[in-house]
Amino acid sequence: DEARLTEHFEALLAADERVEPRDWMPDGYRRMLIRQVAQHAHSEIIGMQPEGAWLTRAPSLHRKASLLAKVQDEAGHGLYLYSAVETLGVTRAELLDALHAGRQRYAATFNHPALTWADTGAIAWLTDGAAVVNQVPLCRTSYGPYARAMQRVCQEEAFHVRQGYDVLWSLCRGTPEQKQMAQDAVNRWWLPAVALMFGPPDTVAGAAGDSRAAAMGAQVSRRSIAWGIKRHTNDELRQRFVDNAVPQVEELGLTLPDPAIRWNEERGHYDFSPIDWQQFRDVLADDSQCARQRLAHRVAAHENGAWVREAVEAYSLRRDEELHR
Ligand code: FAQ
Repeated sequence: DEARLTEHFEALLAADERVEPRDWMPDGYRRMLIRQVAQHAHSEIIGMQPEGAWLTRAPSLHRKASLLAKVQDEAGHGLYLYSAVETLGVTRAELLDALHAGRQRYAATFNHPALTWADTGAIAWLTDGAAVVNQVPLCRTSYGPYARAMQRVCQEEAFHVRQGYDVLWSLCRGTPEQKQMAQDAVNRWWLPAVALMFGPPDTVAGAAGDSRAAAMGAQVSRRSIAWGIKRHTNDELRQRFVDNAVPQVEELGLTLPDPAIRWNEERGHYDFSPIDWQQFRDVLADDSQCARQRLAHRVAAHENGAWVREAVEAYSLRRDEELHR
């Protein structure tokens, strides 16, 4: 009965053991996981687009090869994550339908264009850098299939960060124009990374005066932490990301576009400007040209791939028939 099942589930969490697909789980837990892991999977595959746009214009064979591998890695992450969501009782076709119809979200970070080659460096350094900070704790998330997918994803993301940093490093040691191009890309990708990759603020102080929104965010976070899905609040992870980024940007000889960034001896962290929640909400409601293009491109790729899915299905039917003959 339900009380015994709940007790078993709570005992798994208390012992910091993983919940597996065969285990009973509360409906709310399942729904929260489906929402987060699906949004994560969608972000990985939509996130291929900004950098993917530079594949045909990479400045050298070496840069092209590494960018191609990076973008393909993101497709792979999407696949691990869709498989993880499928263990919760939703099919991949249903998930893709939900993405294409706008019923499930992806990280709004990717609704920004990659304007120059330097953007490929800034995206990989900053958004993959944010992804690593957000996702390393998810290697210990309570749901087994998600935790296991995250281990591999994090190893690959950490490599992407270095690849992006290397693109920026070279530009910073090139001509003044190249260095300016790197600075411009960092200026444009900083806020999408610091605001959007970590989700809404979860403390009233971080919410730029919008305490109701912060209270709601905090409630989602508390529930998620109680279930062992998230291990830290959005704001703790955001702080960790800023603390990592500042010394790295100094090493590049660039700056971050936030005049409030300075070391706070007392806190032992870098201060930075509070995230403007209103601006964040505007971006989430975003119906920009770029957002429409991202989705249209995804839907077209899916439709153009229909023949592959049909061929795979026909082949497996044929094999089944042959096996049972
Ligand atoms: N964009 O429920 P909360 C990657 C929505 S990995 C759009 O308080 P939470 C690698 C949220 O869904 C990127 N919507 O948010 C890569 C909810 O709406 P709903 C993804 C957002 O769960 C790099 C509403 O706002 N990473 O990209 C966003 O505390 C380069 C209220 O929010 C993950 O998914 C947003 N940014 O925080 C690939 C990691 N934020 O669903 C290619 C796992 C929030 O009720 C190239 N996910 N919303 O309609 C998480 O850790 C969390 O889900 C957060 C969101 C932190 C992303």
